[in-house]
Amino acid sequence: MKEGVVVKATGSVYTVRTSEKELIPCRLKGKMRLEDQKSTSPVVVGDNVLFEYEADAETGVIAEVLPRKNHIVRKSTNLSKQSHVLAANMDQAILLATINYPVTSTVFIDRFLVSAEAYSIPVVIVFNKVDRYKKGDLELLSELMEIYTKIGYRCEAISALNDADIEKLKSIVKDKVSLVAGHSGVGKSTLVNSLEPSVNLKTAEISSAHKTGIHTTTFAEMHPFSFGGYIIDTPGIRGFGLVDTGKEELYHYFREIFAASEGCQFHNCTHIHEPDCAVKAAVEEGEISESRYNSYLSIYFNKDEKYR
Ligand SMILES: Nc1nc2c(ncn2[C@@H]2O[C@H](COP(=O)(O)OP(=O)(O)OP(=O)(O)O)[C@@H](O)[C@H]2O)c(=O)[nH]1
Ligand SMILES: [Mg+2]
Ligand SMILES: [Zn+2]
Repeated sequence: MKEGVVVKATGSVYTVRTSEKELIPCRLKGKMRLEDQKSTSPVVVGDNVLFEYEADAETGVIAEVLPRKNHIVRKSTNLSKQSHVLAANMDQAILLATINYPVTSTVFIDRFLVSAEAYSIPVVIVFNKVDRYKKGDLELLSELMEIYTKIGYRCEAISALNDADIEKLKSIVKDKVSLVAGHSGVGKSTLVNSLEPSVNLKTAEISSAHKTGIHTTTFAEMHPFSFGGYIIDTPGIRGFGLVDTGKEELYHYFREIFAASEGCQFHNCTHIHEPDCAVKAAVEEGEISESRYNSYLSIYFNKDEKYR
């Protein structure tokens, strides 16, 4: 058995990179033990796997997926209970967001932060396309950067087309495995191309009618950097799934809400209707931003579907 990392997964073929940097197209062993039957994606980009070479010595069969240290789940588009894992085993995630062209909502950002917080995956929020922003967009940009910086998230505002901005991002992604996630059309593949031009990924203009992306990237793929490290480009998504925890625990993944909850009168306070709630007090005093608290409520009551 040989060990490798899945760098591309199309559903039938899994490309596995070996420690000798060989790329071996693999299939899954017929009766592979699937630990998580609820997942539609038993093997994903970033997975460490054990495989055996076929007789031709050029292709392989994946026999086992080694335990994941973390993963990010994409929200189901249907009502089934199945989860779709985007990628696994990352050192950090870059949430690529755009104030405009297309619009990224704060509840989308917060849902991603909740998912990442559950596994303690460090997140850098990168706002892209600043070269296109008008006055109102720039005002909203600085408001959001202030909110997230205050909570403790690193924020950057860039244009993927600007060399100086790309140099700054190189220092963030060097020698790490980074996942890039965000809505379709925010510039994920463009950013990867700017960081590593030889990759030459397909990109496309957003639709002029709907101001949304057109889902150009269809499979997640991990690319090596010539300067050290790897980046996982992912297809644009509408929303992120949450870990399998109860609603009662949701506020644990909103850092500043969790910190404020120390002062609540009831230890099982939901921070919605209880008296003497330190979280609600902090929102009223402006210590916790209303947009973050609204995201908490939206996700708690599962009302953020409309933001899709
Ligand atoms: N003005 C400007 N355009 C950008 C920037 N970054 C990306 N774009 C453009 O935005 C469009 C979408 O970029 P993509 O890289 O295809 O977006 P994506 O996030 O990979 O989209 P999906 O693969 O559909 O998820 C392309 O026309 C890019 O040229 C930027 O910083 N400024
Ligand atoms: Mg893309
Ligand atoms: Zn409370």
